[in-house]
Amino acid sequence: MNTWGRMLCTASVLSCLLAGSGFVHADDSCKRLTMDYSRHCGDVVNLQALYKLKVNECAMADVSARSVWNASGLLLEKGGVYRFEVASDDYWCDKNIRSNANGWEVKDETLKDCFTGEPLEPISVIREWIVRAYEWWRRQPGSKWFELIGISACGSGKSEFPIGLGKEFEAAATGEFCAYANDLNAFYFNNSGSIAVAIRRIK
Ligand SMILES: [Ca+2]
Repeated sequence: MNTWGRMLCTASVLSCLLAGSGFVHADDSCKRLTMDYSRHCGDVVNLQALYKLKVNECAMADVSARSVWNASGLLLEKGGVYRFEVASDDYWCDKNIRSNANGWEVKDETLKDCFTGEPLEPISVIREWIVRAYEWWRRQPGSKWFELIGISACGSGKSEFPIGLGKEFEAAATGEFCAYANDLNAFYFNNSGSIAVAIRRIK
């Protein structure tokens, strides 16, 4: 098993058990995608020029917490089924809050400082009220702060779907894969770090 596989096994017993069954898992043959962190997800003129995965082929996308779109250059094809997976110990930062791709919640008492690794001070009642009020303005209100969200087929047939640490997804339309950390549109400026997403086409 490669480094990625061992890392995922350490992070998740389930992942380890599934390793032999072709579950996602990046390996050394995974293509590392050339990300565009400034381009809008929908600004692709020629979709056919994007990279396409064959069945069982995998790719790696480095998704930046600070980028609103994270255009990957990868084409998700209509009818294709893709598995996405992120190691649970891969972190990014919402200001000073450390989070993995599953995101964070306001009353989680296990939250740690992204830069020191120290536990965060308990949140005050007033600040909790403020944070909860803003939850309705997250790009995906029903998903956690900093949960990894995927986008399929920007433009016509666009859909956004929570990925978190893992997701199987069938593309309903052909288009570029993009992704982002679930946040308020105006608050990407205080984000930092990136996480690596493994994408394997299984059908
Ligand atoms: Ca933020």
